[in-house]
Formats: sequence, C-alpha cells, structure tokens
Amino acid sequence: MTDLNLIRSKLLSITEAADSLEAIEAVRVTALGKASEIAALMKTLGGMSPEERQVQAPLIQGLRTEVADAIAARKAALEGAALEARLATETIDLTLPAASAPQGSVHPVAQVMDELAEIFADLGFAVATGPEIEDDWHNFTALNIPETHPARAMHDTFYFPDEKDGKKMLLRTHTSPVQIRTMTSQEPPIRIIAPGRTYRSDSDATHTPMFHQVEGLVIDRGITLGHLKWTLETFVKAYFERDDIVLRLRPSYFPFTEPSAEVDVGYTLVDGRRVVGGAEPDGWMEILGSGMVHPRVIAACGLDPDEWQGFAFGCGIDRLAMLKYGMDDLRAFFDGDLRWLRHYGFAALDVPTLSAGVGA
Ligand code: 2U9
Repeated sequence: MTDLNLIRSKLLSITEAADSLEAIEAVRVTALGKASEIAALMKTLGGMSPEERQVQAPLIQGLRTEVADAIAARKAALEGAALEARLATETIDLTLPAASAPQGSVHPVAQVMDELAEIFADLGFAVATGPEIEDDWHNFTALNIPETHPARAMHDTFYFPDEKDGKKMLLRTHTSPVQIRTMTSQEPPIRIIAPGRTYRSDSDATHTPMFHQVEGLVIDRGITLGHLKWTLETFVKAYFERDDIVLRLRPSYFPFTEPSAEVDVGYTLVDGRRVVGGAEPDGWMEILGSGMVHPRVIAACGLDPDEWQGFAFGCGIDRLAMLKYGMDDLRAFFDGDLRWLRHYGFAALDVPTLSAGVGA
C-alpha cells in the first residue's frame, strides 16, 4: 500500500514538474511505458491468488488511471500555454500585399495579331478566318498556282492521303484560301485581313514547319496600286508606332498578283542592331509581299475582272513580332519555355501597347 502511495506521489510530482511538451512525453514513457513501475505492478497480478488480486487489481488500475489522467491534464495545460504564447507573439499584418497567384502571359504572336486587328479595323478591314486543313483548289488552283509550281511539291507541302472524291487535302501553305472563301461567299466590296497558322515542310533557324501569316485583301471598283501603297505605309507606321518610315516597292512575281511587288522597309543601325524606321535609312529589309489581285483569281471566284479589281498583301506575323519586340530566334516562339514566355509575353489585362490607333 505504502509502495503504491510512494509511486503515486513520485509520478504526480514529476508530472507537475514537466514544463514542456517534450518533458511531459518523457514523463509518460517513464510512468506508463513498458519499463515503468506501474507496468511491473500489473505483471504481479498474474501470480496472485484470486482473493489477493481482487483487492490489488483495482488499486493498481486506479493508480494507473490517476497517473494517466494527470499526465493528460498536464499535457493539455502545456498545449494551451504554448498556443497562448503563440497568439501573444504572432501577429498577422493585414496591410501586406497578398501572395500573388501564378499568371500566364499573352504570347507575342497573339499580341501582334491583336495589334493587326486593331490597326486594320481602323482602316475598315474585318478579320476573316478559315480552315487550316484545305483542299488544293482553295490553296492552289483558285490562286492561279499552276500544277507545275514547286510550292505544290510533296517536299514543300504537307498532304493528307487522297480523298475518295479525288480531292487533295493539305495543311494550308498560306492564309490566301481564306480570301478565296470570302470572295466566293460574299459580295464585294471586300476589305479583310486573314491572320492565322500556316504550314510548310521547312525547318531551320528562320523557318518552322508551322508559322503565322497575315494577309490582306481589298476588292472593289477602281482599286489601284496607289491604294495598296497608302494602305501598307499607314499599316507599317501604325504597327511600328513611328512616322519616319520609308517603304520601297520592288517589282516581283507571285502567281496570284499582277503586277507584284516586294515591300522593303528602311532600317537604321542602333548599336549595331537593325531598327525599323528612320527618314534616312542605313539599309532595307523585306517585310511584305503584295500586288494587284490577278484577274484570273478574280474570275476563278466568279467575279468579273473588268468590274472588280483589288490588291492583296501577305507577311509573316512571327517576323513582324521579332522586328518590333527584338527576339532573334524564331524557333523559341514555339518551344513553350516559360522563361521566354515570361520575358517576351504580355500581361493579359495590360493597356494596349499601341499608343493610339491609325491617324492619332
Ligand atoms: C487572294 C489574292 C491574292 C496574298 C499575297 C504575298 C503577296 C506574299 C508572303 C510574304 C511572306 C507569304 O509569309 S510569307 O512567306 N506573301 O508575298 N501574299 S500577295 O495575295 C493574295 C491572296 C489571296 C485571293
């Protein structure tokens, strides 16, 4: 009996003395663990006579319960004190900015497409789109591209297996079929731009198998090369956001335009880099192809070329983006590298980069 009282007072005093959660855990192991005095007392019950056990068992169990309750109470008190201490010292500064959520960015190609739509909307052009999988009539034949033209070759164009009805399906090599579809489904006058993905079997530092183009088309009565030149000049000035832009039209050849012209823009050297613009250019770089729509293309779309004329132009959007925003490797456009996208991407809700529309 004295034995139990001694054990009780010793265990209750070390329980009261425990002053941390680690200390109370150590007390629990000492007082109630396998090597504890209470565990040893429990073992003695097995060797007792039934009468003796009837007396001793409740005493030993009672001691065990009392000590376990005291330890639990002490542990709860220590936990409460720890929480009180944290609440007293920790503060939340509600004036701090919230942690920012991960944010995507607008790809430069998408940004430039938006800028193009904005500029040409000011000039009365609508945005037209069409399928990326085309038939060879819309992609080639209607555009006066002869059967023998190298662009039609398997090694330049991605073809699908032949259709049952003899149609050759392919990945469009330019957005020109969109203009053909517009001309065959809408009455002139037509003023559209057709931006989108195009495909050619080509791959090096300046060519990717998929790239982006924008083409423009105007069909109306009395359209001249003068309208073409003014439109391109107005567009290039608005896009590069400067007025000191000089264009040079060089005679060229495209099957779908006659006459055709390649368009160069004057550049100035700034720290060894070519920057578009400057009233007195250091040199020229090609940025566009253009021309008056070939009468055969107008006729192929069911219009009378004596009544309707037009001009058209085409250029690479990826290249337009590189010239304005300074990237030097086209392949990085399509790698999906987050560091590149963060660096060259645009904030979705930013104010437009174009300081103002055409004519402002
Ligand atoms: C129709 C009639 C005429 C679109 C045109 C070009 C000149 C041109 C290239 C520039 C670089 C494509 O991205 S690029 O490789 N394009 O030079 N494109 S005229 O002429 C058309 C289109 C549709 C019905």
